[in-house]
Amino acid sequence: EDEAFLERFQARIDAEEKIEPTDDMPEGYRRTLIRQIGQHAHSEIVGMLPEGNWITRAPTLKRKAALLAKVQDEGGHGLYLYSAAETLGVSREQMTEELLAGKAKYSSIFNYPTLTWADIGAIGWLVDGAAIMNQIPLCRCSYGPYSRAMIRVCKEESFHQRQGYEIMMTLARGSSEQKEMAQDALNRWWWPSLMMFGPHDTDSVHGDQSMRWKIKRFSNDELRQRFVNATVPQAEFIGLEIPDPDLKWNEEKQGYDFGPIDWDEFWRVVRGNGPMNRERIAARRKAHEEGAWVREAANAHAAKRKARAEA
Ligand code: FAQ
Repeated sequence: EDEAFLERFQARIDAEEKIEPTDDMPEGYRRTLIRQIGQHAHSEIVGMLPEGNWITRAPTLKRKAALLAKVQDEGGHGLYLYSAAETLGVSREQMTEELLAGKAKYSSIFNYPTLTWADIGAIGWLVDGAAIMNQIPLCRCSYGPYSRAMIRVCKEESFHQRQGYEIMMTLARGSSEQKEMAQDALNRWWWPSLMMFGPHDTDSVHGDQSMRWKIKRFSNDELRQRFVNATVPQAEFIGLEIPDPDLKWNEEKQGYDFGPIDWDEFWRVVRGNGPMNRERIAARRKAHEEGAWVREAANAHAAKRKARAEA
């Protein structure tokens, strides 16, 4: 790739032009997008598992209907995102294979267990809350198909966040056992939610280049700070306590200071040794094997239609 081409490409980015699938693009730009969109798609699909665990045990019919819809939305987001990644020349089969082989990354957050019903509230509130904070700027990502997919995804995530917060609010205003359950879920999900934003900027290998290409619009630490600032008052409002003794309003920066993140835990989980990594991949493999007949039937049906159309 010659300098002149890279400069022309950067000028398009700087002019806020969208890059479309048939446009020329630097190989690094394509690879970065395949990596990020692929990981994002896998996160949505694996992200169905922790909450799916509670569909049969939702406390009321209404809660069950909302949770079912939310988990289906996540499946839809995954498919959208696989399609967006396919526009860059990678196949869905290839991405699926990498996930099932344990080679592809997906968000660290989905490797934690959902122990009580309150975890469903905490996931909606915190995990979808963090996802929105990260994904609203992706609606302005320089790559057209990804940015367009993010618009609908963000609308749905915003409903997810509200239903989660409402579960937490209901529990926090319930019996003392229910309030304790909500607090316990917050205690377990708080730090992993902060880790969703990725390593500190100083350790973010892709951050600077992705910002120059306007794939990312804000750094990992900037978005993490925004999330903390938005979420602390929400916890206070429902009378729950953020599990961080160092959390303190900083008047000067107009934001909260917060305690150190356990990066050893983060990397352990990212590298496959979190509490639920093995179970998650095993569940995806089982679902893939059990769905083989559907793929075969769909292919057979498509082949028959094609033969009929040609006859
Ligand atoms: N987990 O250089 P950076 C959802 C990896 S929301 C695992 O900073 P980058 C919705 C990173 O891949 C969750 N790995 O990387 C939902 C890289 O490794 P690599 C999904 C992580 O890309 C809600 C290395 O560390 N959202 O699913 C994590 O510039 C509820 C160095 O990091 C997205 O994927 C992590 N937390 O910034 C579903 C959003 N963080 O590839 C169900 C799109 C970092 O070199 C229920 N992605 N790594 O091997 C992004 O915005 C970015 O990719 C970041 C990371 C911000 C995640």
